[in-house]
Amino acid sequence: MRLFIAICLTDEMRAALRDIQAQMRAQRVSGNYTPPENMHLTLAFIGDYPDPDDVPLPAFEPFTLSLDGFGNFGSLWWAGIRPCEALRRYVQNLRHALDAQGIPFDRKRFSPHITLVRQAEGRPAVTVPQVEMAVDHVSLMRSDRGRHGMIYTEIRRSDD
Ligand code: 2AM
Repeated sequence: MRLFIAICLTDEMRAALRDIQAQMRAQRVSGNYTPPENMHLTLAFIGDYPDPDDVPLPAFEPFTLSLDGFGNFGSLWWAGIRPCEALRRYVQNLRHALDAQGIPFDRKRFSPHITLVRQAEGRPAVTVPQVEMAVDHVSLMRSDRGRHGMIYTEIRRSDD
């Protein structure tokens, strides 16, 4: 099972991200646009792992995320999150908990982003709407390749 841990986004946050995608489409940026139901903020990517019951999801004090910034890793374009100490600390705790449980994960430096378009052609310039959301749980997600793209399914929440 291909697993990752993520923050699922509110409808309001997804609407703001769709607005950015619309700006990109209006600038004729071609590519593989993330469907709104697939938008999320990944906190840890585990990858193939057989038993989701082993995966720790530490609890935390709720905090607020703000959308901020827009950029790219090569041809992948993303919306960013305003630097947030509570988020940074949570990801650090989560990584320690995964290590303590012996669960492997991608150890790249945490660079919070929400993927909007993959394999994009063009260099868009957009205005990022100001939107915030409260975060009171995180989700263990599984990723499956569907006939028409990736399918992400929530398996468990930190507040279950
Ligand atoms: P991405 O959007 O930048 O590709 C499911 O694949 C989620 O896990 C995506 O949000 C993806 O980020 C993220 N992810 C992080 N590290 C990954 C990796 N090494 N391989 C695949 N996905 C990864």
